[in-house]
Formats: sequence, C-alpha cells, structure tokens
Amino acid sequence: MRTATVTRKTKETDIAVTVHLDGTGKSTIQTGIGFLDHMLEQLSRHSLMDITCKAVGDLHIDYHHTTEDSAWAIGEAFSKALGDRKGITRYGHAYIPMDETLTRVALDASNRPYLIWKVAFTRDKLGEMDTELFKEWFQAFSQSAGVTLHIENLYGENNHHIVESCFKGLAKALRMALTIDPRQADAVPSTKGVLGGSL
Ligand SMILES: [Mn+2]
Repeated sequence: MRTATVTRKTKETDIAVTVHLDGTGKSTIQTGIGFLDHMLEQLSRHSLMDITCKAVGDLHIDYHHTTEDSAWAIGEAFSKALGDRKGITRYGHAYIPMDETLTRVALDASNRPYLIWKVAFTRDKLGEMDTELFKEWFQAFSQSAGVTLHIENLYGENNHHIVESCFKGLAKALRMALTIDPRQADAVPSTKGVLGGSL
C-alpha cells in the first residue's frame, strides 16, 4: 500500500496529513482557510490520491504558516508513500484550460526539489487568502515532496481560474508521474539506479 501519515507540530501550526497514492480522489481537508481547502480538494480529486489534511494554525497572525506547513506535510507524506520511487513513470505533465485560462505543469518526481513559478496575479487576495501565498505553497511542496516542478500560466485573466488551474495541473501531472509503469515495475527509473543527488 503506497500510503503514509505525517504529523508536524510547531509553535505556529499543528498538522496531520495522510496520503494514499492509489486512491480514488477522496479527501477530508480542514485547514481553516476556505480557499486553500478548495484547492487541496482539487489536488486530491484530479490526482486520485486520497488526502486527509487537518491543520490548526496561527490564522490570527496571517495565513502564511498554515499555507506553507500544510504544503510541507502533504509533500512529506507524498514522498514517504513513494518510498524508493521504484517502478514509477517519474515524469508527468498537464495542460489545464479553465475558460479563458491555460496553465502548463511539467514535473519530475526525481527526489530533486526545484520550483519554476511563472504565475502572476492581478488581485492581492482570493477569498481571505493572499495570492502571494500560492507560490509559497508550491515551493514548500516541491521541497518536501522531492519534485522538480515547473508551472507556467500561459494566459488567463480570472485569478481564481489561474490558481485553480495550477493545482489541477499539479494533480494531473502527479497522477501520471506516480503511476507504476509495468514495463519497469521493479526498477528505479534512473540510469544511476537511485533517484536524488547529482544529475
Ligand atoms: Mn474553483
């Protein structure tokens, strides 16, 4: 079973996450940030990973710690569930249109964290959430998940569509990358025989 649980408690946040990679897209998300919950539900639904995420954070300060730490915990659980990453397809990509918006996500589940983020917003907030926090979410996720992640919004106007297409793109690209390739089910997908470290 490719599944893992991570708990993380600091003075800023108290988070429990369970990720089941080969699920059906069921989620129970409670971060206390409505907009973030909506995005994490999309991530689960379109990756078919079952995700439980319960976060209690210092929202009276702002949403920064809860956003970043929930991403960190989900990424850590994802990486733990992948284990030695044997047999995975490894690369994944998606183009996600949402009405006038088009976003491209390409990733390598390489155990090498990296983020390219070419996404701009014209509004400061969506719901109660600062739009600048979305980059923080993807940055933390790429680090703890061990994923090289390139996200580019090719065009779009509606800020809700723009960010939602990023989460859906991540979901579809992860779905592709974490799928076991039956032709290499017993092999780590690298000529080095191990994922991570130098290229
Ligand atoms: Mn939406």
